[in-house]
Amino acid sequence: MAELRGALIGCGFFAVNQMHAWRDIAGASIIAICDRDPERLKVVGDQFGIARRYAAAAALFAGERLDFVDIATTAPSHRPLVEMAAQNRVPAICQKPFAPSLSDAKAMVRACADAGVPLMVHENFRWQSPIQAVRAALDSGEIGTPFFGRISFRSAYDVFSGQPYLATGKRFIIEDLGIHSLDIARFLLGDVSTITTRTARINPEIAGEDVATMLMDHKSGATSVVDCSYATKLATEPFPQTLVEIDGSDGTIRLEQNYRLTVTGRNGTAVSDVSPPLLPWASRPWHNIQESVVAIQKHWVDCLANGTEPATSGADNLRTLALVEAAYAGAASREPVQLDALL
Ligand code: NAD
Ligand code: 89V
Repeated sequence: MAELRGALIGCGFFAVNQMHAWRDIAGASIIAICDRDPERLKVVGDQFGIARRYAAAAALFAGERLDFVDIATTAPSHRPLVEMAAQNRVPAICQKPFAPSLSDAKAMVRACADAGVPLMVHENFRWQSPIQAVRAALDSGEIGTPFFGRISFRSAYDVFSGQPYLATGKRFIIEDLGIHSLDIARFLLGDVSTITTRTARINPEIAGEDVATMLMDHKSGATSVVDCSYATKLATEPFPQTLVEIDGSDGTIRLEQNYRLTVTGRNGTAVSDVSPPLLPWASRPWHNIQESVVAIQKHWVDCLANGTEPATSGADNLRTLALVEAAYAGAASREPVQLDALL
């Protein structure tokens, strides 16, 4: 198969991981980059040896023959950029959060479907190897039918130094981080019928909520708690680990700090270390996330090669984004919110 020609739009903080990952993946390479900030364009272009550089996405689409575009800008630009990709019949990856609103996201899915181009949301947390290990334990049948889950991310890590915009938005932890936890809950326990949410802002220096607790009814009959906090000071800082508890009819799964996985079930108890590998370009503690970037981008290349729908396609991600919308609505009303009414 000829190598796929990709372009990156948005050369900011996180895109550097995506560029490293593209270098690790056979079958695709980034041949052009775009950023409206000339400094970021130069930094990333020089670091990764990309000569073809554009200040505007319209010029990129006009100037290059592309097999896909990787959109790594922040959410306000996602809809216009995805729609531009659809108009140019170029398959698109779009970073999370997919869009600032569910109605924008629905329009983006429609635009790509009408143009017949694949669309994947870069929702990478479910691709982390410890989370994949939990999924594999569930699939083994060892714990029987799951009836309870807890997906937990509690930290006091300073995310604002790398991503200063996170301190300024009216929405913070659910939209930025909880979105990953909600997607993991869907990945492990299936789609959700109802969500009840409580939020708090503990850090007075930021505009949005930095604590959220969500209780969900899954269509399978399971109940889950998704809790996240950037106001939790622990003896050992776990960032950016997601901890998981699942109880099933025949046993339990626990993913604890330091990537310790304990499965108790039909065949007794097995404890394993499911630490992610430290890739040559990765750095702790981000290596968990960095490895998942390689995994999701590989998945995209496989999907384009095989003509299959990505696991986190735009259509799939509407259900994760709907949980975000429902969580904010429910936090404001203090009432449970039904998901099907939003979709
Ligand atoms: P950033 O602000 O550092 O980078 C965004 C870049 O996009 C900037 O350089 C900006 O100039 C450029 N840009 C914005 N609009 C543009 C446009 N219309 N055309 C061209 N360039 C444009 O942001 P970031 O922290 O790198 O975050 C980017 C996205 O990645 C966000 O949606 C964020 O939520 C997401 N993110 C995901 C993960 C993850 O694990 N999946 C982690 C961190 C950030
Ligand atoms: O994944 C993200 O979007 C990041 C972080 C993990 C730091 O919350 O903002």
